[in-house]
Amino acid sequence: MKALALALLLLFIAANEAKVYSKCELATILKRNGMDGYRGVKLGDWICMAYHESRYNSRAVGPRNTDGSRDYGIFQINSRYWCNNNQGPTANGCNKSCSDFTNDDITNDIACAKRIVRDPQGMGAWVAWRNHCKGRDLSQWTRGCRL
Ligand SMILES: [Ca+2]
Repeated sequence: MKALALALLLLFIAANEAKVYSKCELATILKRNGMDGYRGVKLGDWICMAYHESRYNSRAVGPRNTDGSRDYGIFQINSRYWCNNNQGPTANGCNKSCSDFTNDDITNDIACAKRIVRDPQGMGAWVAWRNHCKGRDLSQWTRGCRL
C-alpha cells in the first residue's frame, strides 16, 4: 500500500514537471513544422527567441504585464492579443485558450507563432527577440544539431 502511494506520488510529480526542450529537440520540431524560413524568419531566430522568452519551457507562464495580460508557453504568447485566459479583454487572434499554450504539445503554439509573425511587426512582436536576437549572428542556436 505504501509502495502504491509512493508510485502515485511520483506519477503526480512527473505529470506536473515542466517539459523543458533541448535546443536541438526544439530545432528539429520547428524545422519539421516549416518554421525555417517561414516569412523569412530563420530557424536560429525562433530558437533564440524561445530561449530568451521561456528557456524552452513549454509550460512557462510569465508574470502579469502592465496591461494585466500574461504570456504563455514556449513562445510566451500574449493573452491580450492572441489567446484567452478568461482574465480580461482579449483579441484572441489565434482563437485558443491560453492553456493550449502551456502543455507539452507545441503544435498549436507553432501555428499561433506563425500567425503572430504574419503581422507587420513580424518577429518584433517578441521583446526578447528584439533585445537578444535581432541582427545577431544566430549560428550558435542551431550548432551541433542534426537537422
Ligand atoms: Ca500547446
